[in-house]
Amino acid sequence: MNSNKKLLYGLIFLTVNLCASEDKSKIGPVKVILNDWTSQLVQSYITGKLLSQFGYTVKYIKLPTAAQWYKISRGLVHVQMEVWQGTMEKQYLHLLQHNKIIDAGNHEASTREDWWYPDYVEKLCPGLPDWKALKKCSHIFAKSADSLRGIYLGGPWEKPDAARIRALGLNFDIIRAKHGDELGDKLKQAYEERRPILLFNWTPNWVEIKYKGKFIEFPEHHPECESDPLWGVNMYFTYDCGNPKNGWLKKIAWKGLKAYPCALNMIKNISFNNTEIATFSYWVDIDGMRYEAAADKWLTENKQIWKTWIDRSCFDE
Ligand code: TMO
Repeated sequence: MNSNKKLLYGLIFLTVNLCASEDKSKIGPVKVILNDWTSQLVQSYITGKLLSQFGYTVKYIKLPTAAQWYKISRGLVHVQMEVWQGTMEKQYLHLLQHNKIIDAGNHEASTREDWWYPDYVEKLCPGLPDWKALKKCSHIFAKSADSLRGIYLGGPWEKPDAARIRALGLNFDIIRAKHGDELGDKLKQAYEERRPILLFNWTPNWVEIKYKGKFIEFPEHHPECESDPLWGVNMYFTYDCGNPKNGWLKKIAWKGLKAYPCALNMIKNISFNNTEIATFSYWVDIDGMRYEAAADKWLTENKQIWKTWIDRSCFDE
């Protein structure tokens, strides 16, 4: 064993022992939420695998985001590694203001989730990425040549797209993918035929590694856009704006996790940047790796990073 390895195993051994003084019987296994998009799944496994190394029993619980809020506030699930500002800020703020969850800090990554198109669409719709261009060329996104009504392909996550279409007077219908993977499949088909497509996308994501494209520039997001009809270009309706542009990406935890400082501190310390998230999503969605295998690969290749997440206070007592 080289000395680095010795140190590492020493640290893990020490950690396991000191964390053993936490009363794990109180919560039993640490329950890590698995949602339905790739980066969340990979980093949930990364987190779970590190927790296992600490000596925790880890249970993975599959949940759509809509079902997780109540459960994490009641301790039925414990760890959520990716709360996206663009899609989940409201629920997060509600729970935080009612003191129902722990804010376990932000990832380094800056995020955006919004309507997106591949670059070749720009020639067919002059004025993009400005949203007003969509007023003149909804027909290029239509299902049939005789229709003027464009199709927007949304994800299976709650978004106020219908409210935005109404507030901005857009001639679009929404079709929702049943699973996140469907967005990638539809994008690939359209891209190969250079067919116009307008769909939900986000960053960081593997898409930015494989395809060139842009987000629609809707009127800049503002909290009042969602609550005050008078705000923005339409004085009668809310949601006449886009999603946040430099959004945060957060981790949250059940309050009971305070009884497990080693686990909670590590979760607080975990931070991924845009490149890391886009890259391990690419390993799965393009290279075809399984979520857990991608987590193993990341852990094997990045010991220097995850070692820094293991809080010294876990060893020093
Ligand atoms: C929450 N998501 C990254 C799928 O938009």
